[in-house]
Amino acid sequence: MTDLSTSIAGVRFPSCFMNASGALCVTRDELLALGLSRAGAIVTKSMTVEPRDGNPAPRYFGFPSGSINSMGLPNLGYKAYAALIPELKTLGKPVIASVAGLCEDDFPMIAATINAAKPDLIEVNLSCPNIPGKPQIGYDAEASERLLKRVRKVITVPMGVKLPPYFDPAHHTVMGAVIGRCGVDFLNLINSVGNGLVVDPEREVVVIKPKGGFGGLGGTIIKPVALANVRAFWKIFEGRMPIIGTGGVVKGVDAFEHVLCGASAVQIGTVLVEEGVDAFGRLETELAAQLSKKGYTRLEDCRGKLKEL
Ligand code: YRO
Repeated sequence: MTDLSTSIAGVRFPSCFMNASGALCVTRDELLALGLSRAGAIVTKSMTVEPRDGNPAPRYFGFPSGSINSMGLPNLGYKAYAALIPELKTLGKPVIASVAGLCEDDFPMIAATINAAKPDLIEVNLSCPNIPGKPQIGYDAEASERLLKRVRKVITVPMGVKLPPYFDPAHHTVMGAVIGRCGVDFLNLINSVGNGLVVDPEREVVVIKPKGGFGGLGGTIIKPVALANVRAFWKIFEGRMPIIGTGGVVKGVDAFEHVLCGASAVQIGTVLVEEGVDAFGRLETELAAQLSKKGYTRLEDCRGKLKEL
């Protein structure tokens, strides 16, 4: 009845719901579990040159309206993900490899090796350290442009960019222009809202150990920020840039809101960590009910069709 399949940059996804990079996607077992679940794709954890254990625990904390994390990029290293991609591709859904790096120069080599393993798409995570004392790459338009032009040269599959949230239209405009010059095939909006601080007033203490308790916020509390970024880039690219909406999708109606703002697919982070892979089937049921209630039979019928007053 209701069709929740979608396509991004010419790649077909059996469902519009998939994991956000970082959520249950570090190990082979986790990635295989995503493959066996109702998820519409398998997205890997952002990978670095060397394998990493990440930061000391507790490094993730979920609370009723969201989550905070400072995982510190725990991952198997790019060679292990390159070796896993052929196996993941047998599971009947697209594989999205998330490429990161601890500095700008790490990205091209990782991207070239991962590209050779032929994931269906590659997502470049711009929320990565630049030179100490400078903001993350995604908050430095010149560094973003330099990096995206370098990785674009070695990537032959569709290349997407995972962006941090922007809070000023001038930043949307500048980054939209950068993206328009770099051969980007899709956007993933947004990464966690950086450097929040969650306090436990009873114990008078922070809730995660790294960085004095500071970390990236996710879940329900960031949904309006995510929707604003999806809508802003949808408008900049006049609906012609495929967008994956990420941030605050907990119920089917949250995904519907992302689609109205212009998303072609949505990713789940916090709710996947909290609920496990059963979240995918529940979200499909809820979004299908929402669409049919509104008289829509497919996502394209309402994508980007948010009304203004
Ligand atoms: O801590 C992480 O591994 C992490 N958490 C997020 O919410 N988003 C990310 O992109 C990452 C990896 C990148 C970084 C924050 C460690 C620089």
